[in-house]
Amino acid sequence: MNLTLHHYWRSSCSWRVRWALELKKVPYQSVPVNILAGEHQTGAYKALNPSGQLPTLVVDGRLFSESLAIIDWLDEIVPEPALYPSHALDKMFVKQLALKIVAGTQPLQNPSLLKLFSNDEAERKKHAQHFIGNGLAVYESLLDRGQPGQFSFGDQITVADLCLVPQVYNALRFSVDMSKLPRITKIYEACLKTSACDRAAPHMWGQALLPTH
Ligand SMILES: N[C@@H](CCC(=O)N[C@@H](CS)C(=O)NCC(=O)O)C(=O)O
Repeated sequence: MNLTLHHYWRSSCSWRVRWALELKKVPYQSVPVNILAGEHQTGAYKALNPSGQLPTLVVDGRLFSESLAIIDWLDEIVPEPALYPSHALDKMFVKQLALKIVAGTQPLQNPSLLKLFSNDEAERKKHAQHFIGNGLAVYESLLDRGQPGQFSFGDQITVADLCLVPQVYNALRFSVDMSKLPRITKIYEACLKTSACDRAAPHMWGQALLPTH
């Protein structure tokens, strides 16, 4: 099987997929697409991914987007380490957390959406802080309904962590107040200490160091 990932080093959705590929030890070719230079909006890139967003995965010539769909496929073809708990209710819980980020937070802070709110950088930052802060506050409170442990669901790295950690990275970039998010902060730190997460992280693919808080 031949895999090529079109991704951007700082894109949170790209980090999710890179991390899953690392965990599953699936080799892939990397094609960087520079969002800052607008490469994702070119006709050539949109021919790969009509949404003009990152990432896109090419599997034996077939084109796929949507990070969660890609991660779920990887989890199916390489079952270990499993990215969901085995019990169906626990699985729903983890998917709920992941979707809170994938559908309920990240799209609301995407640069293409922020531009519609305002041309002013400071205003855009305020919007991003609002939506990320709200999304993470909900995630933090949902954690109480799960299983205690070092990650979002006990001690198993799940899809929820793959979505949460890159979102926290964005939160720190936008200077979101993390003081009321102690469990999320601990999960972020614990995940960054794992080698698969680190190898997939922006600092391995771009220039900037991970932000601290
Ligand atoms: N739901 C999509 C979202 C993809 C997405 O929003 N990607 C961002 C980077 S994390 C992007 O390409 N943003 C550039 C833009 O929207 O102009 C996924 O999970 O893959």
